[in-house]
Amino acid sequence: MKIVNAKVIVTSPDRNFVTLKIFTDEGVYGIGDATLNGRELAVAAYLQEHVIPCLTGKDPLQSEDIWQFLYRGAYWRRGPVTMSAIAAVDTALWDIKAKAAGMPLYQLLGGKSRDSVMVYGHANGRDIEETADEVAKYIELGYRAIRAQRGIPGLGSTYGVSTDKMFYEPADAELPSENSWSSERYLDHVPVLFDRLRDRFGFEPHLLHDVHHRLTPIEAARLGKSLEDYRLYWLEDAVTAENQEGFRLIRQHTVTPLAVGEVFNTIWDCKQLIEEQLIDYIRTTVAHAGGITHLRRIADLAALYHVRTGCHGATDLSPVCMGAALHFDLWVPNFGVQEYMLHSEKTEGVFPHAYSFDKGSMHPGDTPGHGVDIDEELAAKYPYQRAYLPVNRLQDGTMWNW
Ligand code: CS2
Ligand code: MG
Repeated sequence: MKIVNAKVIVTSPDRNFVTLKIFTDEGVYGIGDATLNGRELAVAAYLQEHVIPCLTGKDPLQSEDIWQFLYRGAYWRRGPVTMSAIAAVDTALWDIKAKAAGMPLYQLLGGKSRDSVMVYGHANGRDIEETADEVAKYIELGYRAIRAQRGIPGLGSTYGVSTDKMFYEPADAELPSENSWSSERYLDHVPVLFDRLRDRFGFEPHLLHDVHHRLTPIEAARLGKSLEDYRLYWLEDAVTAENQEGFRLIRQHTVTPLAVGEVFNTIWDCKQLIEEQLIDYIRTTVAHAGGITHLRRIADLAALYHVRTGCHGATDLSPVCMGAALHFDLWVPNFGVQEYMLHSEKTEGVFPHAYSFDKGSMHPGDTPGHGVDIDEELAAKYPYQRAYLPVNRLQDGTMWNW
């Protein structure tokens, strides 16, 4: 089998997505998600100008050799743009391989390790009661794991609190909008939220929270400590994780489980965090961490240190990533939980898929490949619209982490 052509499809059904489609001389094609929220065209150009010319003529079944060619051959290794491009190629090649074998992708990884995968949804509200009511809705829908985010009094906006409850799309403007932040206010209000949630719902539901990179290590240690009585499933992105050893300080002070990694793109970004058991869940994804081929390596390293997977699954990862992730989740022995943020109806129309949701769990389906396709005709109806993630400033105007 030979790769004869590949194309990049940029479409924007309610939000921007970049999809790579690889064609073979045997009529089998595969698709991969290349979406990098706010930098979509950088990945599209990387694929169009620097990757696709090298693919023609290669054997699509040699996914490992192609991965090594694209990683080592780039010379300038790692980074979100390069690794999202490699991820899209890798996902498309695994899709082709599984279709050629006539099997759902999870079978090629080693078969299922569980019947379905637990997912978590995003409950959020302007205040405690509204957030609690949203948590109740997710429990009603059958979710056993729910992330809870609340608005912080005195702040105009807070990460994770959306106007449209079921959909949260942070890339909200043609140029970056400005948010304002106060860690002091935030630290006062979050423990009160989880006190209320445990009081109303007990300890059955898994509750998660995303700090979204906004604290210093000692502040994160304080928050983790103050949440211990509420037994969170995880506290996510407590601090920005370029400085992996910063997590030693957090770990010294609290037993609240820690999750990091949605912005990571290679094993090197999390090697120390995993080997020193500074985290409990690794959040790397199929779409940003080099595809199935590299994500398996990260998961296998994590398994040696009791770290479980908790793949990122926001709306800015397309259904192609979600589908491939669910196959990975069904197989991976050290699975924790999969994030599942609903896509809009328009998006679901552009990306027909075999995966399904039932009572708080998901299954990728058993169609050969990863089970997700792209309706090119429909995709063409939604042209790209530049959209940036916000930026975030402290109350005194200092640029901070969004
Ligand atoms: C968030 C993401 O889902 C999460 O855990 O951190 O929604 C993140 O804000 C977006 O993916 C950024 O594009
Ligand atoms: Mg997050």
